[in-house]
Amino acid sequence: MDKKAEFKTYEMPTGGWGSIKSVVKHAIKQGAVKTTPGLMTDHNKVGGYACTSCAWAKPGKPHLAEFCENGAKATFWDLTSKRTTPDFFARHTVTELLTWADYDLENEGRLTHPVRYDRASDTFVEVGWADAFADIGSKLKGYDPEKVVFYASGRASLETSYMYQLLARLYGNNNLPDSSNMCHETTSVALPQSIGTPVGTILLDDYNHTDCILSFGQNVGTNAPRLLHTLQEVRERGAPVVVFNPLKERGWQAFVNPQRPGQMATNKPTDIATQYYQVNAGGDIAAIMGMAKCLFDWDDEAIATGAARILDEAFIAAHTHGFEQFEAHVRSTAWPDILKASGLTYASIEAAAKTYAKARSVIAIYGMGLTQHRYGVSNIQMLVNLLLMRGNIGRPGAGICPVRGHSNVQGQRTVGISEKADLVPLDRLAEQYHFEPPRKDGLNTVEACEAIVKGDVKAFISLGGNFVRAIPERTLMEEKWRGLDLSVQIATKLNRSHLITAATTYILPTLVRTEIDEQSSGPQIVTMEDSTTCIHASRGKYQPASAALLSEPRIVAEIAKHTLPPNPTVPWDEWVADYAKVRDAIEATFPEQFRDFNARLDTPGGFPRPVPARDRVWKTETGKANFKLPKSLDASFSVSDDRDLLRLVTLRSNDQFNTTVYGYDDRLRGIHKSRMIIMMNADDRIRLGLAKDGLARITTAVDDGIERTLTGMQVIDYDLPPGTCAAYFPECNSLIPLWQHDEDSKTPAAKSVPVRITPA
Ligand SMILES: Nc1nc2c(c(=O)[nH]1)N[C@H]1C(S)=C(S)[C@@H](COP(=O)(O)OP(=O)(O)OC[C@H]3O[C@@H](n4cnc5c(=O)[nH]c(N)nc54)[C@H](O)[C@@H]3O)O[C@H]1N2
Ligand SMILES: Nc1nc2c(c(=O)[nH]1)N[C@H]1C(S)=C(S)[C@@H](COP(=O)(O)OP(=O)(O)OC[C@H]3O[C@@H](n4cnc5c(=O)[nH]c(N)nc54)[C@H](O)[C@@H]3O)O[C@H]1N2
Ligand SMILES: [Mo]
Repeated sequence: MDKKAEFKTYEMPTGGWGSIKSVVKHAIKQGAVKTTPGLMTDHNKVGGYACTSCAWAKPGKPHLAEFCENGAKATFWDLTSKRTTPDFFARHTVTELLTWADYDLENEGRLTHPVRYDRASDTFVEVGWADAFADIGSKLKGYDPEKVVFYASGRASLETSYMYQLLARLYGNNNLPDSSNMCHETTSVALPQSIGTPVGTILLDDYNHTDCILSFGQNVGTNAPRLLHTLQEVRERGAPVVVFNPLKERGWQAFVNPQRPGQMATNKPTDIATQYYQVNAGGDIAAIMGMAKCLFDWDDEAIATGAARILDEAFIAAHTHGFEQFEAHVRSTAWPDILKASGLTYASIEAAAKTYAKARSVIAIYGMGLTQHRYGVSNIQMLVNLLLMRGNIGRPGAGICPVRGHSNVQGQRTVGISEKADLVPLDRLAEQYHFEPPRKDGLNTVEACEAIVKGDVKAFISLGGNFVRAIPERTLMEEKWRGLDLSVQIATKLNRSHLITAATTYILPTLVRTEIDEQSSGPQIVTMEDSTTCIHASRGKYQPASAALLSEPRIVAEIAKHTLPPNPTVPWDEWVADYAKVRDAIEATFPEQFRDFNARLDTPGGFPRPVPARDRVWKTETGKANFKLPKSLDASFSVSDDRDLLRLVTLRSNDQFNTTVYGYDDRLRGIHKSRMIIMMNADDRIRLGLAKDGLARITTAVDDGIERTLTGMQVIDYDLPPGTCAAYFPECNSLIPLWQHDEDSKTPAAKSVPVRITPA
């Protein structure tokens, strides 16, 4: 349970002994000590399993230990010896479980048997698989296909994901929202317009050739810690790392590599960031605008003096479109506006621009700090504009590097989990499976929520995830969710979304990736795509948590078989018997992306999918890389003169994976024992009359007739810019209005909720 929070600035480095202690603690707490040796031999290794945690690249020549503190926690959490059995459900009513914290629910351990909600006893009761599938199939047959949603969280393999999207399309809709809709959907909209690809352009090897890294809104120490190995090597080559983040995140500051005995002995960290700028939440468009302005000024000087040009005019002329308008826009944007929106000084922006201008090849990394804003697409497109000015896309050591979230979230999109019909080769699916696929766009996450609010959704199938907890507007959504006719939750652990029941609710337990997936042809391999478009194989190693578990492909296939009319061209049973046949089907649908799929499974470092922009082939409407004008100088609402209106950033602690809370410590931020906290700038706190460590009430400051308030939030004086405050996701999701999302991609704007804070 949450207690009173304790806060002491964390002075230790990321990694190092702190992370080793944390790994040991979590292995013991989850009773997963027996599986610990596997971390060394199998984790992210060819012949082993792909980490279930983040999507960061897995090197071709892995380190001795190719795992991090948080990958280890995720693995122990999956391989826990604790179990959530039918007996557990008999002992606890759903009404009671709804009072439990997220941590306590998942800490009960792995789900062991399929269960169905029984309203009379207010408990979940064991049900046979056959009965469950028969009932789900017969219910699905009765609905209007447009009123059913097939959600996916980004963990399921390429094989499962391909089968799942086919199930939805054969059923008759493109209602395939996924966690990406709350995450990097902004990337999937921004990058195709700018450079003609929905994914990043760099490969891991580019880090060996880069001269400078820019980082915006990504918390490496917690959310992609293995990237620190790469960053350490970059720093040791002397390349600068420039970070923009409202919070001084520890991972970007100091790192001790637990795999280097020498460094562990001295505990002397590698400094990662060489320059750190605490930009306002939502201030990045302005910061980058300022950098671009400096580049134009210096380029003018270079032309006047005959010095080497700052802009790469040859690249701009040959490869880009829209440069003149962009130049005019940047030149006409006034410095006072830039400084106000970014919250940075001229000297800071100039220093960042200088480092950028001096470097030959630059990689730009970004995360949720750019994507989860009202103008998130503009955030990303401004960053691309900055890269294009100096030809930093499509050559070694340079490019754009979105750091994706779930371990296969990017891959799910690649194999067709998309609500946007024109992103999927529907004609090929039609030919392969002899049916007429639905051509109308389906619902994305926000649209699915809107449809649920309106009562337009009958059934919600969830392939993993914790939808109701991860979306905005929790209070309203929980109320409306109860109006669903059917909720089917394919899951590994119990979470709150399972407990918000529909008329009929099933929890269908499944294997995790590290478990042996035995089918009639033998143990199966599954595959995933990492952040750098490389495809990896993964082989389970451990005995399943319960003999009653079915694999995800089997569950998807059984739902399909019980729901859809027979179709001899879709061999569900053969696919389940041998996943290699699903990979053949994936290759048939996406021949360019998955050439020789089965033969290349064990390529060290994974095999890369082709990304045209890597070779300066621009699949945009203009056939060029496009300079795109930002829609606003502020990525969130404008910085106003009302200083009491703050921007609330909702983010992750070091002890969680999204809604899965591993513990109540955020070691790297020095916050312990509670997650019900609000990090504030001390001047803001004092002005607002709040006591240090006292309790606060947070109220969303929008005028739409809905009251959104959280009370009892403990105030912590934290090093962040005035006007910005921060607290944890998912605890704060009730504060985010459903309509507050990126304008183009509809990614919820979780990084700048307008709030007022008063003593509670
Ligand atoms: N251990 C662990 N690993 C994870 C996850 C996890 O929960 N736990 N989640 C996975 C998933 S699904 C995802 S999407 C990724 C998320 O990984 P991140 O992209 O790192 O996401 P957040 O934790 O939300 O942190 C966003 C960062 O952006 C900063 N920020 C907020 N607003 C702004 C802004 O306006 N400008 C700038 N420049 N910075 C800003 C915050 O201070 C924070 O450091 O991680 C993945 N990996
Ligand atoms: N306020 C705010 N909200 C946010 C964010 C934020 O930064 N701020 N971030 C957003 C982002 S980036 C994302 S990606 C979403 C995440 O949203 P989701 O992906 O929906 O949520 P998770 O917490 O990752 O889902 C955890 C559950 O997945 C199930 N699970 C775990 N592993 C497996 C598996 O292998 N198979 C199956 N079938 N189930 C499994 C478990 O039952 C577990 O309880 O949240 C979004 N919401
Ligand atoms: Mo994510």
